[in-house]
Amino acid sequence: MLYPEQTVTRTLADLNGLWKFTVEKAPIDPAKPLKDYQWMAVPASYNDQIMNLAERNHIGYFWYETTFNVPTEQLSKRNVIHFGSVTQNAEIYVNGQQVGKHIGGFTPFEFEVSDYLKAGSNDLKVRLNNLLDNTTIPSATHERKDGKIIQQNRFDFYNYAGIHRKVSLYTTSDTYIDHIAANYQVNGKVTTVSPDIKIIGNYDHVALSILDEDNNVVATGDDEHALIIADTHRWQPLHAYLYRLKVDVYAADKLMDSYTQEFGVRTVEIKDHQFFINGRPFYFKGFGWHEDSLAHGKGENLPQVNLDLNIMKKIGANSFRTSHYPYSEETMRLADRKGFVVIDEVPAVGLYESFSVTLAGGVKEGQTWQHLNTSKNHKLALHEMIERDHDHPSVVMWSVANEPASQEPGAHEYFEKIIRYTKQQDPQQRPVTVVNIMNANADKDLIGDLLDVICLNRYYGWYVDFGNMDQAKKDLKTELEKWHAKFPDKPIMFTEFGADTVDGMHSLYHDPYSEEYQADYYKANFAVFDSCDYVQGEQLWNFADFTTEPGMIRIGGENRKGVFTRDRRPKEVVNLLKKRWLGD
Ligand code: GCB
Repeated sequence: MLYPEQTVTRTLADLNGLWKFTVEKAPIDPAKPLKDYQWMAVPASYNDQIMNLAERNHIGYFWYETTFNVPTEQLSKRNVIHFGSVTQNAEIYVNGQQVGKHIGGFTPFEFEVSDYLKAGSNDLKVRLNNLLDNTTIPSATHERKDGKIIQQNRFDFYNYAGIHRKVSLYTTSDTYIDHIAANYQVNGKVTTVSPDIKIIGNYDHVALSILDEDNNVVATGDDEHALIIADTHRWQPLHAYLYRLKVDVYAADKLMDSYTQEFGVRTVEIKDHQFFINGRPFYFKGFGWHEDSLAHGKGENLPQVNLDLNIMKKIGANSFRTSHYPYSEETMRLADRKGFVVIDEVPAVGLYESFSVTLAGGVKEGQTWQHLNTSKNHKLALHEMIERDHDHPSVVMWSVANEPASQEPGAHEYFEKIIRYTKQQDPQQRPVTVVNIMNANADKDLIGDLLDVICLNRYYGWYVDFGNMDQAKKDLKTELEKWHAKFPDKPIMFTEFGADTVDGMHSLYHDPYSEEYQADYYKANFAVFDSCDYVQGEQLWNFADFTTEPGMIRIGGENRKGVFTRDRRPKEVVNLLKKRWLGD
């Protein structure tokens, strides 16, 4: 599947805007106009556009409806409706008929609708639900109680739902390009590009060209011979450089389809417990982040993303993880252009049967791998993420899960299959990791041998050794040494570490939750990282405060571990980061 673009052979119509929306309280006939609706902006989550609390938090089914016009002559083309993402699961209806279904809330999907459209006005409905269970990722449980569905999420972010990313209608001819991967090998200055192109329909030849950033054609060829870039300009962290591969498909000298795909040339390698990009050791400086903003919820918000990446660059960050799901395609394109290094994470969060973020629940042992049945949807999401993101030079590693129960029996068998599958899907054979939870420590974890990089989420000085930084340092160091002894050749990096901090709260005694405590916490962690040369990165948790379920330790329904507030006001620790990362 390609990102929808208008080209000389393709038209593109934007179906975003104000749609009708309603909560499903009784069966709804997709052939009839929605009744009792309210207006809802698309793309966005519906939750924070609603003033009725019960509807905001409702677990179940929802309907969206819009109408759009199709010119008569467009009916002679192949018409496709494309969704950037619908969270969590969707059924799509055109003019009252179901055209398809999709499971999973963070990856694109599309359906050919040529046979369902008519000239003039057309009706498009989306029935979606925000239901998660032991077969889905993210993973959760739900049950029906007194006529209501109660859902227990095993993750720490609000389960926003809705049509989160752009909706578009595009056309192609009957012969069209279905897939492009700009696969390449680079050796010094010379890059050999051997694209993998899938074309549906009849054609007789394919013309390829590669353009540089100044629009110069630097290589030409066809789909049977490799293209050579003789004097390659590499994509480098924070110094992006992008090429474009133009694919033209002809039948009897008629241009049937034309599409241009961006890519960048860089290498990724792991050796001697280091992570190399283009042959140079790379140290990850940055954040775990969330798609989370005022009124949009988890809906795409490109100005916010642009601002966030500009803030990160300004304070010396060079990387982020798409915690805990693939971010919008626009975010990935921006990361490519700004030179951010990305760990791309699939929404496999909550693969931990007995996990609970409440203090009362704690984290206990369970029988995750006997009771969860996520493998099919996990693979589907991996396939869709890699199909979407394989050509982004920013993506240097796949994270195939966040904090699964990797210490429980069955974890190795589960992840062996998942990781093998990931490697099979990726034409670039990038490193693969699973982000490790604190209680699957070096003594208990069962899957470290399968991973290319050991990624740790650690909270010494917060969930453990709360208020006692000296002990926190000792315990962190002890654990790090154990990981290094177990896997001396693997790089170790921190994908999360942080302390909840109420902005504006100051304390003479540096009490927990104060801005002073957050700064102390990071100083202590940095001191330990700096004493271990095998530590290859630090991504703080989190870039900004974000919305989650309200709880005893989630004041105001927010996780407050941001170094910025949700409205991007800096906390004191930002000065420390600038000093550390920029030497300012
Ligand atoms: C974690 C999770 C993250 C939470 C964080 C926290 O380990 O990966 O989703 O938000 O801890 O703040 O508790």
